[in-house]
Amino acid sequence: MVEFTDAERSAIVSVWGQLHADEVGAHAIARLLIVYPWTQRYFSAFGNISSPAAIMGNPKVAAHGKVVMGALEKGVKNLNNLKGTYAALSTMHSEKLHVDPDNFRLLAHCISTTIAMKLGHSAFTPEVQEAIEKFLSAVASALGKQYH
Ligand code: HNI
Repeated sequence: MVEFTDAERSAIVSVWGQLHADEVGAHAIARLLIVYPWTQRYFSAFGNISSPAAIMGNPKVAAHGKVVMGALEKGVKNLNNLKGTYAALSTMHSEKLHVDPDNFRLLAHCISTTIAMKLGHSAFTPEVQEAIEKFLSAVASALGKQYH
């Protein structure tokens, strides 16, 4: 199980407190769909995602970003039990949504890129990046736990 140091915990909680989660979620999902276009196959119910502009302006993409960030906030509040926190979501992504778990890492990358842009050079220090990426990677791993 992933262990977080006190410094990592406080960096994760502090960064989360500085973010506008809706905005970060929407931008991160949009980036996922634009940077890794094969991920679009899971979102055929979202309507027009045929171009970067359509993706950026799609309200379902934005709404989904908010949902994902809400789920991540649960993780921020349960750093000691990410596996348990994401067990049901893992089962859902595996058995119902059939999402290839490699995609969790791609979204994690888009989220950390988006956070870096929001925080900027002086706040997104290497230490902050380390803590955020460790958290996102642990969430991605927890989301992959119910796959078999
Ligand atoms: Ni994901 C639905 C959380 C990564 C495809 N996803 C959800 C829901 C949550 C969620 C919460 C809503 C569940 C419900 O309705 O009960 N997803 C997360 C989290 C991550 C993640 C925390 C990673 C950080 N999901 C991904 C990835 C993909 C993905 C990487 C595909 C590339 N998720 C989906 C799809 C749905 C979904 C598709 C259903 C969307 C809808 O509205 O129909």
